[in-house]
Amino acid sequence: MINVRNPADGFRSLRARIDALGGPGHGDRGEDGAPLTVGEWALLIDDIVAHPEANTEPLWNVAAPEEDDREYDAIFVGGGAAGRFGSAFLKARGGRQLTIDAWPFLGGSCPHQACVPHHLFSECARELDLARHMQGRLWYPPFDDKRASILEIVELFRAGRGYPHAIMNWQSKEQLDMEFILNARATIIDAHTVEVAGQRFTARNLVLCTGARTIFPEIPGIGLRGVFDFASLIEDLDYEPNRCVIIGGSKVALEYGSFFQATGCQVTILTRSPLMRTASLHHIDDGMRDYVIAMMRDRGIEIVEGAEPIEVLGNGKVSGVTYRDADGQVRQIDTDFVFVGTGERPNLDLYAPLGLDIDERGFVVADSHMRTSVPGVYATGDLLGPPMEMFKARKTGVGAARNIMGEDYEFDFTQYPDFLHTTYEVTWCGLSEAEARERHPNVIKIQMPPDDADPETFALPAAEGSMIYAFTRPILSGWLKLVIDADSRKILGAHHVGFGAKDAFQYIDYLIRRPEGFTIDQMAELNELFLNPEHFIQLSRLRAGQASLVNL
Ligand code: KPC
Repeated sequence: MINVRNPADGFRSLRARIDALGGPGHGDRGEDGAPLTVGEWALLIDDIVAHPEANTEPLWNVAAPEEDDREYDAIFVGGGAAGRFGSAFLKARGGRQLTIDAWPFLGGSCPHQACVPHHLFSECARELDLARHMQGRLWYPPFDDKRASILEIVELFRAGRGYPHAIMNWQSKEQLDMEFILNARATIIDAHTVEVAGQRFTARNLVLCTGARTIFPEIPGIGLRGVFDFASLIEDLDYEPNRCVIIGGSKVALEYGSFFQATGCQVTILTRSPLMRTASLHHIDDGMRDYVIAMMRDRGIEIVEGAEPIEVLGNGKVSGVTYRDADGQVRQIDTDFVFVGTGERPNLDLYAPLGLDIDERGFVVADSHMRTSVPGVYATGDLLGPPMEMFKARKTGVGAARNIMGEDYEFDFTQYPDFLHTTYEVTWCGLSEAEARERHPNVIKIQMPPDDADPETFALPAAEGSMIYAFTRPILSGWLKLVIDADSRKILGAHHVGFGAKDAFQYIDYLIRRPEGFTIDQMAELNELFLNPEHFIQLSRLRAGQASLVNL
């Protein structure tokens, strides 16, 4: 065991080990007797991640009995977003928690394989898209497809992820005062007992926070070298892909497909359901979808809807994919890189001793208090099924903690703002126009470009991030829609494709879902920070004078 809690106990040798790992430029070193710095954590975590076989000792941060001899209120199994936020909140409420994770860091898949690399890749996609579009104009040099390497960008992330990991450990220990055991697998004994690193811990409650993983389609060849998902892409990519076939039509498929295409690697997406029409995405506006898909195709992505993958071909390594198209024809694409974006499911083997109720899709059944069918056991995040989003992971973790600490806290995560990336940022909340028309007799919209405009010449919306597109090829500058009930004047939905509007949507979603709603008149009273990416404030103001609202 490596005791990272008590600087007096074994810390000198830990520091010596870290010193031996790090050359210059790895951040501040702590004084003897002081807690690990972020730079020191990064060195330690990177070493363990790079050499797991040689680093099997758990990282132990557990209060000694003389420090705290209380019973644990909860053991959080998994220290990702749900486990970390739940633990921090429970601790803040005066409770005692223990958080266990198999990885040597807290924060889970987000900083290791999921959200953080996804955002790095999406930013690269956006930069590359502009560079390619503008090549040979202004200061942009000719664009050489070969210069954008997927492998180099993945390696950039892999080399840098130690710092986000380190911040999670440092913040959780030094600022949030959490107790944790990392780099160790938990074994569930019963609803109050967990074994870790050969030691048993008991608690009033268990909070299950172990997330989900990609379900690979069961087709021949799916295990070949050259087949990846978002996690194995980070861990295992060791060559430069030249051609990409994506199996599946999830958000991940759109996001990673757009990134690969932007690097210059030709992408084909094979999807059963039409893109952005999958059950896990709700309130997708038809106009927004049409623009997103048209812009992906404009960038050269091939999208095959109604496709049924048959086999991944190859002899040791991927060489192609066969699929049945919507007309029943078997087709083949030669490729050296297959990426699976078919969705995720939890692995529940760990919880077999508990006898939890599981639904027909394979997710844990829990009520709005995050209580499972087993008293004292709570489930969170991706274990509960879609949406597999950060807000839900963190808030279900916190929700479990609140209930454990005596509150009566319910969380309904069925309505929420949503987003995805292509080379654009795509954001939406509330109702689509079609949904609004089903529920309200008198719906109007504010839309840019309007339906009757020629989008190739209509240079709105435009704001930071899309100005160069607006002045070089207007259709590339984005798309927006605000859906309004003309009778009550309440805003029912907002939809945006562009850059920089994601933050606003968190607040718009909150405002329009209040019982009193949020009207076009109230929107018109806000003070815009012009050029505001979503344009909604000034566009609402142009119409708010009307007694009977009409489209803009
Ligand atoms: C960018 C970043 O916040 C690091 S990953 C977040 C993990 S956690 O705070 O546990 O949700």
